[in-house]
Amino acid sequence: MNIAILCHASAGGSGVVATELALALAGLGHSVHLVATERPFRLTEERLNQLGLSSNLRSMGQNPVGGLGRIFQASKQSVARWLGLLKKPLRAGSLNFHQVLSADYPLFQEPLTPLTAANSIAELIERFKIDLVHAHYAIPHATSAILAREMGLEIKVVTTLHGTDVTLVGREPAFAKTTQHAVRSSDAVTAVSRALAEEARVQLGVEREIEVIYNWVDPERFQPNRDPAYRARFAQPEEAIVLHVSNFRAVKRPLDALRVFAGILERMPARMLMIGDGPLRQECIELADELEIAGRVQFLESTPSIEKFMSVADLLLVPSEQESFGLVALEAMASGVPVVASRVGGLPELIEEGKTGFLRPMGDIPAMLEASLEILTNRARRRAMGEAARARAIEHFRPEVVLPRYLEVYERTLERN
Ligand code: GMT
Repeated sequence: MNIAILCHASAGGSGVVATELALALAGLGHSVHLVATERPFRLTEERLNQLGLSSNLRSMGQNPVGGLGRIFQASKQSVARWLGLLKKPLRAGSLNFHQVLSADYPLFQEPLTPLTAANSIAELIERFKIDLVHAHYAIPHATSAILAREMGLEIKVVTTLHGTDVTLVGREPAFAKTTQHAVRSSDAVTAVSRALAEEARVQLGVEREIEVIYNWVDPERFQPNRDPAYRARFAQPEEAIVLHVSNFRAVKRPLDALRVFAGILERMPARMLMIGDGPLRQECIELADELEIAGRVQFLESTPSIEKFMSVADLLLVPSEQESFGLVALEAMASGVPVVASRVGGLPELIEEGKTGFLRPMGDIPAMLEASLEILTNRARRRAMGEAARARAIEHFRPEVVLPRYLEVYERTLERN
């Protein structure tokens, strides 16, 4: 297949899913064109090395002007990594990156990226004989892909709903009609959890089939690191390591994570890593001061190599107000880390209560604190929950389980007239 994947480049689960999908599809022998305003956050030299793919990424720079560059040509050897997924004989695939540029014309005060993205997609379709465009996020990406299709081009549009594209509509009526149209007019629609699929039907008032395809995780990349010397870089042996990773938007409730951690500190020695950038970061730094825990909390910038921190953590806190799936929780689970999270959105489809983590009402800090202490104060329990978390991630959410679901959707959609 010749597939174009349109996604957000910034740090966030949807861009991660789109990037990993693009890598895997190219590894499986497809010709993949990744389209975004910048090179997606997790598409790094390091990731390509992990997959055994040599690339010309470095020479492309961060923003290849004009936007066309081949990232790699997958060899038969690299394809072998995904061999479990292959039904057809091996052939080499490729991954290309195309940067969508915004129109820089004085008349327009806004960047008009949805229109330039539609234009880029239309050009790609003609140039590379694209069969299918996979838009990650209904707005603006599905809208851009549908506009390209409206130009009379023979493509199918598959849209994956990731969360805020649907939940935002409840709060932001300005997007309602556009999102509804994007979902109705896509040739196929997927959502990353049952909860999100249901919410899409209710919020958008659409009846159509929405296939649930969960996020996935590479368990070779995300795994526990039991080396005491490595752990010692982060904490003393008797200190627990608590992690919060997010984009520090209000929906993530990072202040709750800090408050839970302050409670943990009253009971045991611990350190917290707050990883990510976003609007509430400064407020979090101020709250850590106010709670007099600043010396125990380290704020780190968002990093594409998050596995390095997850591999030594004892607990991940996900106190989100809304979480359609919770990719960060899955990555922690694969790393052998139990999760304490809000009982919202798709998180109950991922976390098994009392087995791989705990789910508590959103905003209930005492309940989250009690659940955290139950994990951290009992070494054997923490270890058992971490092992169960990793086992669950591998059994249900490894690439070999999830990726074929996307391939099935593509094949079915292409067969349909
Ligand atoms: O969580 C974010 O703020 C980032 C957001 C995104 O759009 O990149 O993540 C959403 O998509 C992820 C991948 O499907 C999901 O795992 C996240 O749960 C979802 N975030 C929310 O629903 C808030």
